[in-house]
Amino acid sequence: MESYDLFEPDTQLHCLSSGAFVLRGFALPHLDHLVSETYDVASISPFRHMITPGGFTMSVALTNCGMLGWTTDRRGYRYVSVDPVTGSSWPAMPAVFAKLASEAAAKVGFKEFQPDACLVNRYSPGARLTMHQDKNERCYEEPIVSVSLGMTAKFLFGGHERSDPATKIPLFHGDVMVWGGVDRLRYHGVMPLRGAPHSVMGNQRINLTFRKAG
Ligand code: MD6
Ligand code: FE
Repeated sequence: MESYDLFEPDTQLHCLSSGAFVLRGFALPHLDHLVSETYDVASISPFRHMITPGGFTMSVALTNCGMLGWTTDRRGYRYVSVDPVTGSSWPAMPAVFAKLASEAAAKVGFKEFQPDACLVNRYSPGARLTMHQDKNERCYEEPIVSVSLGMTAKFLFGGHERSDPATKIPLFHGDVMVWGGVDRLRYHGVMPLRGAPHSVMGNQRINLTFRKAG
């Protein structure tokens, strides 16, 4: 089995808070593989603009892989094992995804993270994610691991109240965020995507977020 070099020279670890970390460039050695697997996932379960319980169409396009996938419609937010668009199971989580997520989590102290869900978010220019908490997962003991691909995002890292001030963090192609513990339920969001197209991914940003949902 291959293993990752924990001291990958391109990786820098930034601690945002005691449970939240940015691992700059952690995914860089695996980018080609991550990108091609992402497109394979989307060829099985296509990106779609979901409807929030309040009736708004999300500007971010979403799909999932793994045993469970996050979905929203007028009935609410939840995890489901069958893709409502295709009527089939979500595509399996590619091994390179699960391994990267688990290695990133371990690097900052979350041992044996085994995600069962991976949300795949696609941002086109102008798409954004309003401030939210990730709280549809069954258990908050496990962290969330997030991988950024493509155009640079401005990520908003807030507090435990929606009105708390947020720190703006740029997330680049190949960056990985890990957050859990005391920071697991912090509000966060993504500012409207803008700026130059990415040399490899073009006019989009794709974000993979790994969770233990069930
Ligand atoms: C995104 N990410 O970066 C959206 N949630 O496109 C998230 O909503 C997120 O990056 C929890 C933990 C890390 C994240
Ligand atoms: Fe989130």
